[in-house]
Amino acid sequence: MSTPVKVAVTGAAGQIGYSLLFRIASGSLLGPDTPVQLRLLEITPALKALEGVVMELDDCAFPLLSGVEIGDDANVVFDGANIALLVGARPRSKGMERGDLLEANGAIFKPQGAALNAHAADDIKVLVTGNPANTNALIAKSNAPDIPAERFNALTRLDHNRALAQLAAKTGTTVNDIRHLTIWGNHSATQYPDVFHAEVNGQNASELVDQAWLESTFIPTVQQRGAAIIEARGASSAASAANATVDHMRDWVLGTPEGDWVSMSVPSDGSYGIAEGIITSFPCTTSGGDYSIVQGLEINEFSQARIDASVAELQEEREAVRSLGLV
Ligand code: NAX
Repeated sequence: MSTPVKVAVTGAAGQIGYSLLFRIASGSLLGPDTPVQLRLLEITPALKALEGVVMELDDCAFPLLSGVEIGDDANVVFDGANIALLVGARPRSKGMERGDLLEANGAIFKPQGAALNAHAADDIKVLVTGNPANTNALIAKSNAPDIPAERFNALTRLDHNRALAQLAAKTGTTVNDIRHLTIWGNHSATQYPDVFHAEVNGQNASELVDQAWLESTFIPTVQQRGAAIIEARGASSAASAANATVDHMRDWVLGTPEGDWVSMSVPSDGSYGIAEGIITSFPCTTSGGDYSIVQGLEINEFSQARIDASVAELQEEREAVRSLGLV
């Protein structure tokens, strides 16, 4: 067997961590031939709970799990990491202003970016799941000047998967029948799930559904799905978020299927006229560990207005973290 890949996970004792770690250790992330070492970061008060999770990992006797290191110091935990899944973040508490939320998360993602810069392996790939994911990724990226910017991604794959499920249900098909769906923009209620290039069994999706369904059902359902799950479950989505985190990183490392693309929040290179540098969702293909933004899609007026709105929100978030000295 090959040398274990070092996978760092933050917020490892949290809800998402409780699903994510077992998926990684079982081989869902890197396949059945790649051993992994887990390197788990938590805040000091959560280390005891994390020890319990590690006991359960031990008790699974996963053949691919070569070891587990835990700690509360990012400089130690990120040492030699090839993959970093940044899940731990500061949630918005009641009455918290957006500026306070960004500042509180800056206090997490700024030092974590610096620790990755100083200690991670040269091939490090970073995926931010913790919200506000896109701007947290921007903060981490900005504080890791020696790591190529394109190695910092944020998670919009859960939104992509949610949109696939909604479109499949509406068209009486399965997610396997759908290609070329895209989430554009921010992982927030402004995100834009775009079916205008999507195909359902080879037929353009926008010809199979009417505009009224798109506008009043599909788009708001995908945008508000996180809130609907909190309402129903009494807790935010965790297993599906862990699954999407695995999907995103697995595809980034191992490649997207031939003839399809996925949605990934990546630093904008100016494609589709989107402000350079913000981390926003695009249609992407991946191969050999690198991704490319799908080029040349025609964007209609309806889509453009929605992409612009979500990108504007990300630009505002960037301005806010700039004024706080976080990027
Ligand atoms: P939990 O509150 O269950 O777990 C978060 C964990 O992070 C806690 O154990 C906490 O101790 C830890 N943590 C806090 N600060 C830390 C730090 N500086 N270093 C290391 N660990 C730290 O939240 P959970 O439900 O697991 O969600 C985690 C994050 O994912 C949240 O920010 C959440 O909003 C976000 N989500 C993102 C999604 C996405 O699609 N991008 C969807 C699901 C989820 O809402």
